Amino acid sequence: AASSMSLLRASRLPSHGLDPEHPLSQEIATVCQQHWDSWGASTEGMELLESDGPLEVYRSCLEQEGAAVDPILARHTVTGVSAREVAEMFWNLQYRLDWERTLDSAPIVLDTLASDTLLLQQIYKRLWPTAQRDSVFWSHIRHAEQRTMVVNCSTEVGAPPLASGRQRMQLNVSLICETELPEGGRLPTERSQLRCRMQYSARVHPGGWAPMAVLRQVAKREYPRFMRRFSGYCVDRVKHMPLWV
Ligand code: 18C
Repeated sequence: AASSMSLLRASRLPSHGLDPEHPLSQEIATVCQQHWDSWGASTEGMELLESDGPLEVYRSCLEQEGAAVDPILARHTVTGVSAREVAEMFWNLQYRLDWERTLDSAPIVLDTLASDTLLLQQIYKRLWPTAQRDSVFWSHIRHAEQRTMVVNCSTEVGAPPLASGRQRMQLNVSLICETELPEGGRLPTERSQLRCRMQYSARVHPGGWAPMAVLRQVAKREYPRFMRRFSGYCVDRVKHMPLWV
């Protein structure tokens, strides 16, 4: 019991860099803790959308006020990158358009809340026959021990008004990455000795009318595609970069 207690304590998040008086401070702390604690979450009862070696993508069908918000949980393990590197490429806008295919234009930084927290607006490609979507969310990265996590979560704090003809979707997304070190926990000297385990979770509310069957079909195709494309991009991008563990 003593050892499981210390494990539990070790998994508490270090405090983040945001001013505790900021209106988003509590929300960010709470949402991030929930995601952090979801590492290793069970997929029991979920539908397996795709399974390809280490890649697994699950979905559960969930409706809220007639809209599909189907939670997604995906896992993947890739060789040659660390948790920090993968999370950084998910969080840092410098890489976004290299792997993200759903955007119509580059993300807009509405505010820099802290060195590890941005307030962003993204405008998405239009999915016929529905209205174009945007989203406004804080995006936060943090690291503790072998693990690095990014959380993207919609907020109304600091959100600009909706442009006409557009609808605002609500998202709550996380990517948690863990570095697997070689036997004995030695620090690796070569990329081939390093693996990164990823857990991606997404819950997206369409925020307005969208035919459920179309959303489910697009989701089934696009989430596995995102997992492959993004992880492949990371492995490729770091090939000639020094290791960052
Ligand atoms: O997590 C991902 N990306 C992050 C950085 O951008 C961020 C964004 C998450 C938004 C995910 C939802 C995107 C929906 C876009 C709708 C139009 C897309 C058409 C594209 C066709 C190429 O956290 C990686 C996200 C990977 C997303 C895969 C696409 C999933 C489609 C989901 C359908 C349900 C969304 C409801 C939106 C209603 C649209 C009519």
